[in-house]
Amino acid sequence: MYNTVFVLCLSFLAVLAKYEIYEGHTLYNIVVKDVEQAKLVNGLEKQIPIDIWMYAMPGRPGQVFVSKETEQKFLDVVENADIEYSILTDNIRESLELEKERLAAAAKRKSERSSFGLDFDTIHRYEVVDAYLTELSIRFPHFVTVESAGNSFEGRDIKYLKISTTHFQNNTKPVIMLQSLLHAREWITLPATLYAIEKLVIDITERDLVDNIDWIILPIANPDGYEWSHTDARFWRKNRRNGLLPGDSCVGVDPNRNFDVFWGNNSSDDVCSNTFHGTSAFSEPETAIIRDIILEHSDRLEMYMDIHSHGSMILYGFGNGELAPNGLELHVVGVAMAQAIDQVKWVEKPNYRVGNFAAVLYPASGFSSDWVQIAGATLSYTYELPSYRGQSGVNGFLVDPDFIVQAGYETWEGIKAGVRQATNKFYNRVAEKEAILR
Ligand code: 0X9
Ligand code: ZN
Repeated sequence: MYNTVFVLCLSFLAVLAKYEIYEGHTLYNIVVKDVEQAKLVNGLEKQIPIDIWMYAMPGRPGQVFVSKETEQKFLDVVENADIEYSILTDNIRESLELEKERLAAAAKRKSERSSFGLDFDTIHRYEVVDAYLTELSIRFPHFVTVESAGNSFEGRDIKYLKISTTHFQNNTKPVIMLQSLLHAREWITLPATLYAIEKLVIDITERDLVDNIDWIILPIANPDGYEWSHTDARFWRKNRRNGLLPGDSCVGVDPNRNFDVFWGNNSSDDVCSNTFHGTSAFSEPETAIIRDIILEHSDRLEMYMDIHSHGSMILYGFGNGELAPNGLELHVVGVAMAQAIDQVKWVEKPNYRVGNFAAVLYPASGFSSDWVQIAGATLSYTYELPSYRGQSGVNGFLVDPDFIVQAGYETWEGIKAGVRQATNKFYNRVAEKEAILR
């Protein structure tokens, strides 16, 4: 009895702490007039510990989350440069509590599934997803395999699925990789990979996608950060690397600045920054794991999609503004994916924007999709899924349960459009090669 009370008290305190760390934080809306202003405000993340939720661009406002301690410094810069700003919320706690309540209510309400699988009423935790991947491989051994790719910094097993009717033995098929949750707080990206798994394994409606492609699906690329965002800090972005500097209280490397592509050119070397690039390229187990998966399949890797949030965008490399040799093709396929999503999206949502990362968002270095572009995938993209306010108060990373299944469904429409083009291209190339040999 006393034990139960003790545990209840502890969990109550944990919930309090989880929200208290954001006490006094303010989310600002930033409107920039020109590229100079954008550079100034976006570049600030390398100098002071602000958390940019959305990079500002002329014509598109940015969002910056600022703690009480940093607020004055931040406002001084913004005001001196005559940059327009307003407060989106200074009561993030209310939005956090609303998210928690609505997700909990949706989880309770959930109808029993008629078939095996994870439901799309809620955001599933690491352990649930981990067990699910294993269960899928047991139930569907003829075409689903689960692989343990290695351990995260804190020792969590990073699992991915291989879906293949020929067990990855037929070298004339393209390999396509999908990944989510490289950034911990981007919860809405998990239903996108879970939906793809659902449509490729449990509820198959388009057989060609299963027969003609070897799939690699990695739903939780950064499990330590992801769990931390559930238990301790909802807006955690990085992994949970610690002990880099003796006595340093700052934790975490941004995995999406840690890939070996222009590494360190345009990211932070401050361990306390949200875009800290780590001590060297691939210093983190989570990024080295992705590298090794890619290298194993680079000879027939046709497409890679790293799913992030938020902002309704499909982005391609490179982060410094240079284009890959197939830049035009990257754009054309990107537009096809965006149009497929736009056709089924909710009307109140913005259309997807497609383009080079530096042109659409802001230049930076060390991205996974940039590295994979160089390492072999002809078509490598970063998706930024939409944010959805619903009744959760603030647009950004907070999830409204009403949007979960829609996020899965509409993103799948985009992925399919891209994958079909990628697969056609791949098979045309194979046919051309055969014709030359004949
Ligand atoms: O900044 C990032 O890491 C990504 N945005 S996020 O808000 N999810 O953090 C964008 C990465 C884009 N990368 C490429 N297009 N290469
Ligand atoms: Zn991200």
